[in-house]
Amino acid sequence: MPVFTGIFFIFGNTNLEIMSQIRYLTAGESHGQALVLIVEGFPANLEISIDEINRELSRRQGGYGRGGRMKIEKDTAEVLAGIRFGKTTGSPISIIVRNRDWENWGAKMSVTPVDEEIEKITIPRPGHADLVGATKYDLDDIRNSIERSSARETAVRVVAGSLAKQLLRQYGVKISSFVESIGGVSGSGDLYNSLMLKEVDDFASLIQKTEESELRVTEPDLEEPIKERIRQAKKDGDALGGLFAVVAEGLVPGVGSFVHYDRKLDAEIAHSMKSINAVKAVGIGAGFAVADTPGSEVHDEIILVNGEISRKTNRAGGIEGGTTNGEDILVRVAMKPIATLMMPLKSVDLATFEEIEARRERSDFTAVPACAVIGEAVLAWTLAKFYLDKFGGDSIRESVSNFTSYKEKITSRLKENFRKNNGN
Ligand code: EPS
Repeated sequence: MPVFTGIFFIFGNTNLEIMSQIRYLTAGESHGQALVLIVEGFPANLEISIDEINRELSRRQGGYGRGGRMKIEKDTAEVLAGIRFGKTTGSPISIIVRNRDWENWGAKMSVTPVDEEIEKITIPRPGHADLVGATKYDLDDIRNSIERSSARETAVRVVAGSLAKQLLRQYGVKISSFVESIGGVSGSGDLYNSLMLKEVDDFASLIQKTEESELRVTEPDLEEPIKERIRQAKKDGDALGGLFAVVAEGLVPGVGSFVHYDRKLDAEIAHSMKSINAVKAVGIGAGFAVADTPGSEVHDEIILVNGEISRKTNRAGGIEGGTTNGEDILVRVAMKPIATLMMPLKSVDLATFEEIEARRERSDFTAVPACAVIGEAVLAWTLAKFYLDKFGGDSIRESVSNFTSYKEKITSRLKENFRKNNGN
């Protein structure tokens, strides 16, 4: 039956994935010994600053409204492989971040069986991976799913993101973020809309303000009302989510593609943001607002600025047809409140199958500022992957040379092609 065989071949292989130049894996539990990162495919001879990685780790640890864990940890990157004399070698890079808290969890997280009785967790928290984890992985102790589903894993994703940021700098790309609101209280005014309208003159100084803010907001005057909202949530035994934006500047047009679903940059950005713990919605450019705005106020007019193609506005958020158009990438992300509530919701004890209050445990009251830093990291990784897929290179010199020759000819190629076609 050759016809059926052919059909099966086409439809039976929907999981085919493009082998990208770079990829990474992480391992590690929240209270295990360490978090482990393996990165593969980075070009050789790229200078890597470990101090910069550690600065990113400390940015992730910050934020008003975090719980006790961040007082225990001082996340630090330990390089095991792939970097020599401060530069990538082209070999896989392996980096670990140790969990200081592991010392308090030795028996509970022992790799080998222990004699002492370890309490099993049997009551799942609504909104966490507890119940689905126990169901899916056939567990008799929710601890096994808590450990890996914890946002602690994002520490090594920030390490991967820092490597990616250092690579992207070679192509002139810079990534930043700001928190728009927490628990519905605004902290950065109308900045996101102003960016879409290209009305922001000095974005760099606004971003500098986020580095000085415990909430990563751009309006210092708006900090206190948010802090008050967080204190109230704490008093109520509740938790808060929020909205943050991630921005990439300095892009060339033509990165990504519309030709196939897994080459679309916006699709991959949405996937990477959604892969961050507690993220529930991602918008690119105008995002959800495109649904009730007419086309004339959604699409960005094409104009000439000093003879170069540009856009009057940037509601597309820098991506059209799954491809960069050269404008800044604007991503807006919604994080839900942390699932551990001190005033718990209803749950069921899986040991007795009786209704009971969900489990309380140490947690954050809000982690939106940290999530924004993680958002930067995953956007950096996705862009690094797409840049390397376009410009390639086994060494950074080869990659940057490919990039430069592409960039220098963007306008001249367009003019040449179309003049020729028009007979001019
Ligand atoms: C986190 C570590 C965790 C939490 C938080 C993020 O530490 P612990 O569970 O020991 O208190 O603070 O994780 C969660 C809120 C969660 O639901 O998983 C970190 O390193 O970011």
